[in-house]
Amino acid sequence: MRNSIILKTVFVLLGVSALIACQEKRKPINFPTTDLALENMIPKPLKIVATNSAFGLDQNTVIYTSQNAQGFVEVGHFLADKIKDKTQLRIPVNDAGEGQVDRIIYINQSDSIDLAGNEAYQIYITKDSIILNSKTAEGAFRGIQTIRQIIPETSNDTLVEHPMWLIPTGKITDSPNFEYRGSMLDVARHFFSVEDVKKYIDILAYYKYNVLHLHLADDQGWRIEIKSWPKLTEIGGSTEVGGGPGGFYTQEQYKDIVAYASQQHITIIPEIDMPGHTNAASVSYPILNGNGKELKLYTGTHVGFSTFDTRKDTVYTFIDDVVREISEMTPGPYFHIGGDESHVTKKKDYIHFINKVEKIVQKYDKIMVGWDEIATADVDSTSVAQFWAEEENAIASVKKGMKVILSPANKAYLDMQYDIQSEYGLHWSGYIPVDTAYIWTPERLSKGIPVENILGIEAPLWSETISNLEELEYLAFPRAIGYAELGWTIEENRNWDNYKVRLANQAPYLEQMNVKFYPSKLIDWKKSKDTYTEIIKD
Ligand code: TNX
Repeated sequence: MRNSIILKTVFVLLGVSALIACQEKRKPINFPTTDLALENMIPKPLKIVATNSAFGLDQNTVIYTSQNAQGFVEVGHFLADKIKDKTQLRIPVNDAGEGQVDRIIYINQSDSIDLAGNEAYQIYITKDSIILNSKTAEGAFRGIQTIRQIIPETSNDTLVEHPMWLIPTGKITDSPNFEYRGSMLDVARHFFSVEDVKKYIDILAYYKYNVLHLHLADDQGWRIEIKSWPKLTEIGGSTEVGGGPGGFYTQEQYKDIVAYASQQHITIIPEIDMPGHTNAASVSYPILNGNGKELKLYTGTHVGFSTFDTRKDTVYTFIDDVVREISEMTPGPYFHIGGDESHVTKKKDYIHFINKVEKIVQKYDKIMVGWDEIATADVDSTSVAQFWAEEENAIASVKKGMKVILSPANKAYLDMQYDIQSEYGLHWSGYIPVDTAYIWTPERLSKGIPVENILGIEAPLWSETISNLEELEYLAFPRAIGYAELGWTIEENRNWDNYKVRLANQAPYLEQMNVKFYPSKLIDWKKSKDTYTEIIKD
C-alpha cells in the first residue's frame, strides 16, 4: 500500500515535471530556509516532518483534484476560493487553460491503509507540488484547512517578478483524536440569524470542527418552523431573553443552514429540549403543559420551572410530529432531546418520558443524544449522553455502554466569563480564562469515563447574556480554538506554551474574518500589518 502511494506520488510528480518542462525553462529560485514544524497550525497535526525549502504559491499554480471521487472537486474549489480571499490569486481548478503552470496542488482520493479513517489526510509539500491524500472528501476538507493555515499572510515580492506566498516544504500526517468535535449555539435564549450561524460555521470549519449543535427550543423561544404545529413559531418564536423580538428559522432556512454546514463537512445536530425548558412550546399549545400553572411568555433567565405533561398521549403525538419534521430535514445521525434540569417533573414521570421519546427518535432513524440526566432513565446503549454537570450521570451512562460527549461546564462552557471583568457571560461554574479552557485532559477527565466511551468534546455557547454576533464572538473566541485542539490533537502533542504562540498568530486570520475575539492578556497577540502601521503612524 505504502508503495502504491509512493508510486502514485511519483506518477503525479512526473506529470508535474512534464507540465513544467513544456514551459520555458525556469530560473532556479533561491528559496529561504523554512521549518514546517514551526508553522502556526491549530489543531496541531499528528506528525510533521520538515524538509526546509519552499513551495511558491503564485499566479502560475493550478489545483487539480480527483474527479470521479465524490466531493473532491468541490473541495478543490473551496480551497481556490479561500486562496483568493487571502492572497487575491485566482487559482484555476482542474483546468490550466492557456496560463503558465509552474506548480500544482493535487487533492487526491486514496485508499491507502496509511490513512486511518475518513478524516485522516497526508500532505506532501515539495518545491513543485503539494499533494494531499485522503480517503474521502471529508478528509480532504480537513486537509485543506491545514493548507490554508500555512499560506503566509504576506507574499514574498523579491524572489521572482511577481508575488509568491512561500509554503514550507515537508510532510504532514494527520487524523483526529476524537470523532466528534462540536460546538453548541443556543439560538433559543437569544435568536441568531442564518447569516450569523453561517459565519460561526466558517470559523469552526477552519479549526476542523465537525459538529454544530443548535439548541432550538427553550423556555424563552421556539426557533424552528413545524408545519403541523404552526403556533410554536407564531407564538413561541415571538420572544427572547430581555424582551427582544425573538425569531425563528423557516424550514427552508434550516435546510439552508444544514446544506451550508455540510459543504464544510459539519453535521448539524438539532436539539428540542424537553420535558423541562418547554415554556415557549406550552404557551403556544397549553395542552402540552404539565406544571399546572398559568402560562405566559417568558423573557427571564431562570431555569427548571416548566415541564410537559408526561402522561398525556397528545404530548407524544406532538413530539412525534416535531421529531419527524426535523429529522426529515436533518441528514446527520443525531437528534438531541435535551432532558436537562427538569426540576418540576417527577422522577418516575421523567424516566417514563425519556424512555418514550427515545423510541420516537429511533423510529425516525436517529441516535438520541441528551444532557447527562438522561442516564437516570432506562436508555439504550446506542444513545449518547452529554456530560455537563453530574459525573455520576456520566458514569451511569458508561455503565449502560453508552458513548459520552464531554462538555464539563467548568472547563468547556463558552458562556462562562473569562474573569470578573468580562463584559458578557455567567460564572455559575466558575471563570474560564483562555488557559483554563485549554489546560485539561478530556482523556482523563474522570476515572469512570474511559477513552473508549468518549465520543468527543463539545463546547456549548448558551446565550442568556449575548444578543448579537459581536457578543457571541467575544465569548466563543479564542476559547473555541483551544477546544478544537483538545478534540483533534493527541494528548502528547498538546502543550499550553506551544499552543499560546500558535494562538497568538491566529489574530491575522480572525481580523481578516472580522471576528471580534476577546483579546485575552494571557496571549501576546500578533499585530496585523495594518494595526502595526497605525501604531507606527501614531
Ligand atoms: C445550564 S447546560 C443549562 C442551560 C443554561 C446554562 C447556562 C444545561 C444542560 N443547562 O439551560 O443556559 O446552564 O450556563
